[in-house]
Amino acid sequence: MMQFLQLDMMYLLLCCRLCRPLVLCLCLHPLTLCISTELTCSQKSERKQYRIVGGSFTPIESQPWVAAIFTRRGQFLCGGSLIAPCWVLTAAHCFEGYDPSEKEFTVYLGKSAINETNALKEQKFIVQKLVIHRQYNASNYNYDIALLKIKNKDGGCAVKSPSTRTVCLPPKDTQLPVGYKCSIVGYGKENAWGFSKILKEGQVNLLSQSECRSKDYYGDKVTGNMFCAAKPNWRIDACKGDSGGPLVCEVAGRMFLFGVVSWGDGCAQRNKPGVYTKVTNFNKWILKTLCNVSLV
Ligand SMILES: *[C@@H]1O[C@H](CO)[C@@H](O)[C@H](O)[C@H]1NC(C)=O
Ligand SMILES: *[C@@H]1O[C@H](CO)[C@@H](O)[C@H](O)[C@H]1NC(C)=O
Ligand SMILES: CC(=O)N[C@H]1CO[C@H](CO)[C@@H](O)[C@@H]1O
Repeated sequence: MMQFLQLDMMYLLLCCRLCRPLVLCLCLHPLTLCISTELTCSQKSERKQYRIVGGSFTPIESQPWVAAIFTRRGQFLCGGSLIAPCWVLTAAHCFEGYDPSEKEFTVYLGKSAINETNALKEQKFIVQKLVIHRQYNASNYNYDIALLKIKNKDGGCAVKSPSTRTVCLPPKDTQLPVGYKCSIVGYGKENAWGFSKILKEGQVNLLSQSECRSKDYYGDKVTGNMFCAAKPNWRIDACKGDSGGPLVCEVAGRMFLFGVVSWGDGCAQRNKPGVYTKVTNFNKWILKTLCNVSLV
């Protein structure tokens, strides 16, 4: 595990050159190193849980990087993850049918339920910039990744609190072993009939690319920018409404964002695992976007 936690020197150097002022942060990820001023990524708070079918209700304090994205008309659109104080990572497919230049969205951090407001815990933002990956393909969900730059009404970004914190990004090309247990979090559907409305968390295991690309599963619909995860009994899965939300894995006591909920065939169906955007393929894209620079 030590190797996993080593800084990715190339990115660190680029980041130091490009992002100013350089502010040190305890997070081991270089992106956060240069961008974060006050958030300490991925430190977990208490872990109370309330078990229900297909996952557990979870307080926002145990997944404080979870963001809830709403349309201007107040409809819940997608989940997301806070990766730096001003930036939420989510899925590109969330914005299909919207004009990206309009940025007509509201983002909440610290929200435990999408139908309730808790002024003490929540932080509310508008979207200053919406960056959808240029290669996003709506017909096969390849490159299903987008970044939102958020600001509050005073022009500020997220402030660290027990209910709001950044998640760490894993160093590029990091691979966890097949079967590794990770968590998915979202406000999405619990079943075919309704949204959960309350934040839920479930555990899934990482599948190998070859298993997921087998004929019984998804074949070549799964590209190199995707990976699959599922519960061996197929009981827990991400579902409609969880889109854009995080798949996080704990490594050496820290939570790392490995996946963005992207697509799946139905929910919790046998041999149809959830498919996630592989965040480790996009370190450079994230860096470019956050630092607003072009790198070769
Ligand atoms: C929010 O939704 C949950 C789950 O459907 C429900 O239990 C709760 O009462 C709702 N809260 C409000 C304020 O409507
Ligand atoms: C998008 O995906 C479809 C289906 O796999 C493929 O046929 C098409 O060539 C892709 N488009 C681009 C621009 O890559
Ligand atoms: C490379 C890149 O993303 N450049 C952007 C930096 O920000 C300006 C202003 O918002 C954009 O016009 C550039 O495209």
